[in-house]
Amino acid sequence: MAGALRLILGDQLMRSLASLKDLDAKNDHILMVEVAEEANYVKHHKQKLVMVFSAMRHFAEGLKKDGLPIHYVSLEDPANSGSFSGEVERAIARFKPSRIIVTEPGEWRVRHMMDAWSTAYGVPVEIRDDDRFFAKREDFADWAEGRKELRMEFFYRVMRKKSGLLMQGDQPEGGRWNFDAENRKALSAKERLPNRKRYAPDHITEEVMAMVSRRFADHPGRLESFGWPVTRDDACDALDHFIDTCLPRFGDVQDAMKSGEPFLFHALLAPALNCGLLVAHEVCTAAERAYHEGHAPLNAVEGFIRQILGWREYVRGFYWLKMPDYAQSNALSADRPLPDFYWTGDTDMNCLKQCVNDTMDNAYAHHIQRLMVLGNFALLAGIRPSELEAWFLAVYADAYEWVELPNVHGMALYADGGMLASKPYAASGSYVNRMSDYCKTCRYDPKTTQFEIMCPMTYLYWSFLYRNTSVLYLNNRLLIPYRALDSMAEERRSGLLAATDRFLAALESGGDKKGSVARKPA
Ligand code: FAD
Ligand code: DLZ
Ligand code: SF4
Repeated sequence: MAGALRLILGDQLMRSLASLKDLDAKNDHILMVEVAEEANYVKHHKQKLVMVFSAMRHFAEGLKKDGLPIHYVSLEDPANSGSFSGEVERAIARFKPSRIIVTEPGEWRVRHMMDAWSTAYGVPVEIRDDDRFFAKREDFADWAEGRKELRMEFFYRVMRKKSGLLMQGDQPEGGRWNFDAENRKALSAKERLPNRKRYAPDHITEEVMAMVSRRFADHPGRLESFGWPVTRDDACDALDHFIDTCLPRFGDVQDAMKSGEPFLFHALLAPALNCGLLVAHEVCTAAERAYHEGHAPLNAVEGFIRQILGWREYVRGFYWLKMPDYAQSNALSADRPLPDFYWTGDTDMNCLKQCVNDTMDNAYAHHIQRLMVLGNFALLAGIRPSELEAWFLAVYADAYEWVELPNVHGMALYADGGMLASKPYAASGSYVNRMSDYCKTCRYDPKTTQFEIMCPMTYLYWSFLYRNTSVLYLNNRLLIPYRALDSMAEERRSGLLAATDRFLAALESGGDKKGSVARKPA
């Protein structure tokens, strides 16, 4: 009897996956494929490639050990066609399945591809809901229906009630939905940082590392410090480690940044969550348990759960509701190319240098580095959204379009004109100076009024507001900065605009990729 062909993608590595639920081990075939198309549609960071391929190989090995009918196509198989569609076509020819079963992919691009398979190959294709999330796509669409604004905070409250997480009956634990006001502290120099657990490569990972070094030498990033979990066991261990050693301080200093300390108290769980080694529900309940056991305070636990139950669910619902048109908007007409230093870290702006270097070392930067340094600079400098989006999608081990795009296009760049965020997350050098130690060793000065050595983030910030007056002036949440701009002496305003012009011209000319226009004496 012809069974089903069950395709499992590289970010669906979970035994309880919808498309594995009613597996007929005697007649079905599970298909997993490493394909060049997925590795190259953006040039993924080497660590991301190792993470995905190694996790796929470990997952397939587990299926095989349990006697399940896994058919695994490696990237080095000479017959490999290089694409999902090509591999499905080859598997149909070989196994002659009665139908194809898949779990809905995370990216619209792949969903679009799958929608064509039934007609192209003459085999029925069943696309099942991805039930690894708290909310179905329809739940989000129902919530969004008829609303003028789709704000995460209100969706989050619905999700708290629905999930019962941190609830006392129908009231939020501690009497408030959100404890963020307590989570914006700078890091004191005396703060003891936890030693973060990393996972040494085993023989499978080492083999993948050699393959990636060989085949993807021109991809960004360094492999030396690879330490991501690539098995379910290690991912569960990483979750325990986070809850035990980091969660209690996660909230207080969630927004802080420190040179040479890329991880601080962050979870480092997004790569495992997004490829299926962990599910959101177990991560949130582990955090909630830590609160009830008195191990972690409410501001930390609520803040952490909000990131997953709130933001992560919200951006997924938002992505599917708005795609495919969403990626096309460019509300602030940003049209500058992405500077080379996003790849090299070769810039005199120390905050950017640090964040790019952390990214290239680890395929990771934490949220505030992504939003308030890497995103903020691109927003202020008017970098073309599509170029920054391709960069973010390539360089992070946790990046898949469903989560990357709303965060970059909507949150960091305001390219959707405020569909996702109520105001642009624009900040001057003062913010970076308050939340990090980056400015201490920077050639620029975040406090000075002298244009020659002034922090570029500062003059870019004021010029950004000035340049986008027609779009942003009436935004209530920008009342204070626009008031300050309105009352600024003309001489100072024109000085800031001129400094911006000089900086951007230097950046664009290519003569000085560093953007080193004005600098403090060395
Ligand atoms: P923590 O800071 O410890 O947070 C805990 C968990 O909350 C994360 O593991 C993640 O699952 C979830 N989370 C937190 N913030 C968000 C958010 N805004 N959206 C969705 N989930 C969130 N996250 C990705 O998973 N993939 C991306 O490609 C991605 N791109 C981003 C791009 C930009 C410009 C910004 C501002 C944020 C982006 N994020 C992305 C969100 C967030 O920065 C990362 O989830 C987080 O840094 C991952 O590290 P962590 O596991 O240590 O998270
Ligand atoms: C990210 C990625 C990479 C690099 N390679 C593969 C692959 O070879 N095979 C696979 O099944 N999945 C891969 N992935 C994850 C996919 O890109 C992801 O499943 C789609 O983007 C849909 O979310
Ligand atoms: Fe960044 Fe400005 Fe601080 Fe330098 S002075 S690290 S450019 S914010």
